[in-house]
Parts: sequence; structure tokens; C-alpha cells
Amino acid sequence: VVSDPKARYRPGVLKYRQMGYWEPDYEPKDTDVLAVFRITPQDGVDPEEAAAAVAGESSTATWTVVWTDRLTDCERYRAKAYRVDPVPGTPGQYFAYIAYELDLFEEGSIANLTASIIGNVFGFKPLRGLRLEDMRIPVAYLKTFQGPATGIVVERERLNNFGRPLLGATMKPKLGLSGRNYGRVVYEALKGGLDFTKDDENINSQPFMHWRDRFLYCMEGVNRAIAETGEVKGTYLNVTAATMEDMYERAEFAKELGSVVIMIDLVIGYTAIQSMAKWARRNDMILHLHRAGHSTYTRQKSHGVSFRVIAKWMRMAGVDHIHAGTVVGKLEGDPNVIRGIYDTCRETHVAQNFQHGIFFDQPWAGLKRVMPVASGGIHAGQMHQLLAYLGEDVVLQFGGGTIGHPDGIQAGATANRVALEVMVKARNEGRDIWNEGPEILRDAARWCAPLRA
Ligand code: CAP
Ligand code: MG
Repeated sequence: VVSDPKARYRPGVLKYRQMGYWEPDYEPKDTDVLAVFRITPQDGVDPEEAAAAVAGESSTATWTVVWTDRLTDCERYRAKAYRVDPVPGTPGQYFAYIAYELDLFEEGSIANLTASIIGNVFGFKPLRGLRLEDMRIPVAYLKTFQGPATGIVVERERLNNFGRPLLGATMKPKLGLSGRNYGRVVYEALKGGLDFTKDDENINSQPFMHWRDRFLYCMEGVNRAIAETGEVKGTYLNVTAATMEDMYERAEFAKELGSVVIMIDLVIGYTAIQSMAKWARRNDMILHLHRAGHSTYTRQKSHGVSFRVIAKWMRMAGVDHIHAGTVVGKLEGDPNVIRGIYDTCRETHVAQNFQHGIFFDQPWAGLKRVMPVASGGIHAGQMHQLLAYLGEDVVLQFGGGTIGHPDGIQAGATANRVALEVMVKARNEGRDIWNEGPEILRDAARWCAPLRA
């Protein structure tokens, strides 16, 4: 199909198919970037035309044929919608598969990748809804990304912590504590048995606690807890700030104080995340990412971006930890969807699995593995479920579930640590923790007062 500049777009009549963006015979190349969108066309809009429109608008096209197309290698640069399948059980929705030529994207840039893939198309009139469900990033493109600064293996080596999930807690209340009280909570939680504590997503440098106070008191708590327990511990110092200069300054100070880890929020943006990942790699720092803001565009099933795709971009961008959801707890989470996200973070090769929302095989080409983080209303009583669902390479984070313990913060931490250790031991002995979990916890509660409480 050759672009015909005279074939003017008439309002209401779509021409993307004629413009060459629908190619049902196309065989994707190993080097193509592939995307699958869930499309909900407006009434009367043909799904293949809608898929072609998404391909067009997310690659080379605008609403009309332009003369200058012919000055480019337009056949190659056009994205190709090559397959449209009805979504089983959901009339009016379709999975549209689109292939993108590798040369459409700049090396190592999430910003550039996303400016095409999610740039304009989500407000497109012929569609009622559009959701990016999954992507296949070709090895050739993956190799242009740094990937996780540290990765699961090296993180465990640095922490000298093997064979069990890591335990953490988010400081609560989220806002309002002064530096000294805050540092005290860090100390109590780490002393009680946790590996990590964590700033909350919205803690930066507010009037009640400036960032330097937070860093100083937190690291005092960390160092005391390390000295008293003999275990390597850390606290995710949130360096999120208004500018890159501020974030670098905060990260440098964290390093100066001997922190093993810093934290950022997803809301700082893809480029800032990649910059911080580079910094973390150069400075031997673990980089924790809180996914603050994601549900504004990941939660709706027929519009937005699936968190699986965000997790993939974040592994490419180079974070070491990513909040990836839980199945139990206060926040939404479907076991199959969570499994797909965890696999995306942790596997070296993710195999296609429609039940888990994985549409394509994804080899990871040596990019390190990301440690998923489970949080949101979880507590020691769910330890068997958490271990059975989420496995061992995960950080389990109990904020309220530590700091809300009736006997205090250390007791809360101890309850979590004991629950975890007995459950891992039971699993290693071959017991069925899913069914026997409550009994295993009750047995441990006989000799562990904090767990009993
Ligand atoms: C959890 C938390 C986390 C959310 C993030 C909160 O506190 O600190 O930010 O869980 O969700 O602010 O709610 P609790 P996700 O442990 O006290 O519930 O990990 O799904 O991104
Ligand atoms: Mg939080």
C-alpha cells in the first residue's frame, strides 16, 4: 500500500488501513518491538481499522497522508498492526498486536520508547478505551539498557541474607514525625528483626522533618541496630525531590552516611529514574522504587497501561526493588496478574502465559533481576499465604503490621521475623504451608509472645 497524498482523510472515515498500518500477513522480526493493546473501538468502528489507527498514531502517522512520507523509508518505519483477536468473554473489546521497527527508538531511552507507544494514542477519538497489556522488547533493544543497578544476587551477597524473603516496614504515620522520633522507629523495627525500614512515598523534606534530619537520625538507628544484632540492615532513604540536583545531593549524603540503599518514587518520571539508576550503579547502592501514582493509569481494565508493562520498563530503566503488589492485604491484587508481574521482575526468561497476562516470550538478555516488594495492609498472620504466593525473592513490608503491634514496634518486628522463619523452615521440611500455615503460626505463638499478641 503506497501513501496517496490525494486520499484525504474525511472526518469520521478512517483510512489507516489504506495507509498501510494493517498488515495481517506480517511476520514479526526478532528485532521488532511488539505491543499488544486491548482496544475498545467506538460503535461502528471496525476493529482492524482501529488497530491500524493505533499502529499509525504510535509510529509515523498523523490524521492525513502527508507529502513528506515519500522522503522517508516509510514502508519500514510504519508500525504494523498484524493481528486482532476478540477478547474472550468481553464483547466489543479486542487484543490488537502491533510490531514496531527497532530503528524507531533511541537506544537506552524509556522516555523515547514511551513517547511513541503511549504518546498520543490514548486520547484517540475512534477508540472508547485503550490499554497497553504487554510488550516484547527485543534482545537487541534490551542490550542498550543498563538494567538493575545491583540485582537480586548481589543484593543478597551484600546483605549476607539468603534463602528467605527480606523483611521491611514503612514508617507510620506517613507524615508528621520529627527526625528523632522517626529514627527511633527505624531503630526499634530493625532491632526487633527486620532487614529494612522504609520512608513512605510522600516523605521528602517537609517542615516537620527536613531531609538531612531524617537521614541523620535514620542512619543512627540503622547503625545501632546493626551493631546490636550483627546483621546487615538498611533503611530506604527517599531521595525524591523537585529537581535532579536535589536528588543527587540527597543521594550523595545517603552514601556519605554509609546507607546501602536509596529510594525514589515512580512519580519522578522515567528519565529521572534512569539517571538515579545510573548513579546507583556507579555508587554501589541498591535502588528502591515505590510505584506511587501507578493506579491512576494501571487499575482500569479497559484503559491505561498494565502494571506488568511498567514493571518491564522499570527493569530496563535499572531499579533494584519495585512495589509489585500482593494477593492478600488492603490493596487490589489478583493472584494470576501478580504472578505475571513477579515473573517479569524475577525471571531470566519469561515464557508466554495468557493466564498470567504474558502475551509474549521475553528473554531478559542478561539484565539483572529485580526484587519485587509486597506491601499494603499485610501482617504476620498471613505469612503462609505470602510465602506460598510470592516465593522467596521478595521484600515483605509491614508498616501498620509492625508499628501497630499492641506491644510496640520491636515486638511487631519480632512477630514478623519469627512468623517468617518458622514458615520458611516448615516449607523447607516439605510441609504444606498453604494448608498447615495457621497451625504452624499457632505452634510458634506458644513460645513467641509477640507473635501470640
Ligand atoms: C503500606 C504503604 C505502601 C503501599 C504501596 C502505604 O503501608 O506504605 O505505600 O502499600 O502499595 O502507604 O499504604 P502498610 P504497593 O504496610 O501500613 O499497609 O506496594 O501496592 O505499591
Ligand atoms: Mg506508603
